[in-house]
Amino acid sequence: MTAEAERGPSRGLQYCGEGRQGEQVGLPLMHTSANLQVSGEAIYNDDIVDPPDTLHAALVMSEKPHARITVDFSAAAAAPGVEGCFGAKDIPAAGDNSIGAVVHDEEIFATEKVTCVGQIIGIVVADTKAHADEAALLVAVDYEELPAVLSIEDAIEADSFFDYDGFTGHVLGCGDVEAGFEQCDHVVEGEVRCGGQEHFYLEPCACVVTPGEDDEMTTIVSTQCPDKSQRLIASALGIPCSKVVAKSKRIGGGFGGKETRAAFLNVAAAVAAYHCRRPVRLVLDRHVDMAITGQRHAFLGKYKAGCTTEGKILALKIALYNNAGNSLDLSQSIMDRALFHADSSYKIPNVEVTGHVCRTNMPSHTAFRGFGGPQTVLLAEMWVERLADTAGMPVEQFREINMVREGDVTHYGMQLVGCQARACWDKLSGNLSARRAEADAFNASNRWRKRGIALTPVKFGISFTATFLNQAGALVHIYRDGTVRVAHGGIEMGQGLHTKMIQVAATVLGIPTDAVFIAETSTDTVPNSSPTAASASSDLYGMAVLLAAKQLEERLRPVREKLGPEAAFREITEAAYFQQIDLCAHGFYKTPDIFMDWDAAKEGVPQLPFNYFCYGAALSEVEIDCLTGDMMLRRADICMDVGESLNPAIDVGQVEGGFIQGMGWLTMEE
Ligand code: QUE
Repeated sequence: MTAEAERGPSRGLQYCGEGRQGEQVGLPLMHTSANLQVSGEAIYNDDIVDPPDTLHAALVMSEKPHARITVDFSAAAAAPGVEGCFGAKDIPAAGDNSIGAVVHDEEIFATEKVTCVGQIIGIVVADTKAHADEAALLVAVDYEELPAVLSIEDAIEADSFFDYDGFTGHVLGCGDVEAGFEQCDHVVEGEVRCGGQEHFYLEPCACVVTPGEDDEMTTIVSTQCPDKSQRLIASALGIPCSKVVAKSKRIGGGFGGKETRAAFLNVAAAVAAYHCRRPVRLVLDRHVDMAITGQRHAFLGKYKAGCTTEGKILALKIALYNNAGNSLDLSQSIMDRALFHADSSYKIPNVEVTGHVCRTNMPSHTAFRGFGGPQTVLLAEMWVERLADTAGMPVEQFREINMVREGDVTHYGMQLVGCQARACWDKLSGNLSARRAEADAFNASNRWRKRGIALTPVKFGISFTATFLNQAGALVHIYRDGTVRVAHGGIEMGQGLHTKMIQVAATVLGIPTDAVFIAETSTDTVPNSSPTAASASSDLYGMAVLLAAKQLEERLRPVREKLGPEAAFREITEAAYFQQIDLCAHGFYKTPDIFMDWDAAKEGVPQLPFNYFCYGAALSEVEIDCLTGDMMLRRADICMDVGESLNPAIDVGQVEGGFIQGMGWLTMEE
């Protein structure tokens, strides 16, 4: 029987909690736009019917990783259908060609130099997309090539790191590593590399920018952070944020890839719209999106780790490097999260981890699900495996000996409260030895097909580590007919955020979920929103919606009490309207107590960067064909503690999706 036939169709079983009696929150409610999405009726940016007079845009992009350039738009400008070609010279006098996610170290349109392939040099707009695409190819760019730094190794060799404002890299640590190594019976040293990963969201980056009267600009944009589009368009054009609106109904996946990079495209389109006084649509073709919008960071880790003969880890020293590409973007925050996760799920008394952000001539790499965490967790599991081998111990036993427990303190001084690491592990470890014996027997009787089993833990800190980002707003309207419209600052990208927010509002107001609607996310309903990222949005926006809905519930309570328990919600809201009660409320939440100060951390002062941790474990069994390299995941068992789930059906899907996406990173990407 072939492996395929033996395998049969893939199957899954999901177990999750049942929620609380009588509450909408905690129920496995179906994703509210699931039916629209599977039937193709859900509206994405590229489905929006063009406003009248819409122009279509194509980007002019660098074809060299590092070069001095001169640009001549004249042939493109004369091409059929072309309405305009724009570059750095077209940034309005009050505006600014410099741009960036955190520091403005990029240009909207390259001026004298390009520093990566795909860097935006200009934008061409025409009556059709085909005309724009054809004309963009006619823009004459002359390159005088310069040496390019592409890999992390190149960057180390060339001493090419991001050091801004005198900054020389973040460090975290505890104890005394050198003294720790002296007490070790076994020490291993080595390097681990991992490559990048393309986000491959279902919907490529897309935006439509529509100018209004007197400098008003409205953009519909496929982004995880409309706030960034709003602020960067305002800065580029030299107009106030109050005249720029950025919005999105939903996006077709983001995975971090639309957290910052979407805004750069959006700004280029906005410059064209500003000059043409007509709507401009920019929708990237897949190959362009893949080439220019950045990926997961490749990492290199140089480690030294040691343990006792009993297998107790005593010391760990790591130098981490990531390939940031040609601008800083979020690479420092990604390195920070990597530093925080260098301990994986283990208690290590003496630690020193340093992070170096490499400047290379690659498109700027950016956020990607896990945000530096997976890269160092991979590194950790590699040195853990080597150390266990050296100590002559099964790796699972080694992992168990060293796994964090309730009350343990991390290498940055944060105490673990409600630690579920061992609970998740114990759920899966029971039949490991029987399963391994089966795999060993299979391997003994098969020469070219081999099976392997691994049980690995995960611990992930929840919060933006840039503490100020942990804030969220929501706006709840109740209409006279007893229906509720919620706006909050988070983006729906298929992850089910809106569904969960509907459940929160319905629970607080004591109404069915179908009485609550979330239309879109927009900077004109909730301002200054952080990106929808960092595994924090359900918590942050959930609290903001809760706080807004609670105010309304309190205002309605006297009316409800007067009308009695039989009164329908619409009777209550109608009565409240005639009593001139305000049926609109704003909620605002910030995560309490957390803080992170890198200078203090360097001195060993305890930090509290995360609100809490999520814990989990996975037991995976794989089979490889040693001749062809064909690989099959035979079975994976995952246990994930997500706290009190707002919606277990959605959360279990997130867990499965995260696992599969991580598997793609480690088995099929670069
Ligand atoms: C996950 C994270 C962070 C994140 C995005 C993630 C994070 C963080 C930032 C960040 C920092 C500064 C910014 C910004 C985002 O993004 O910890 O826009 O200006 O600090 O997906 O953990």
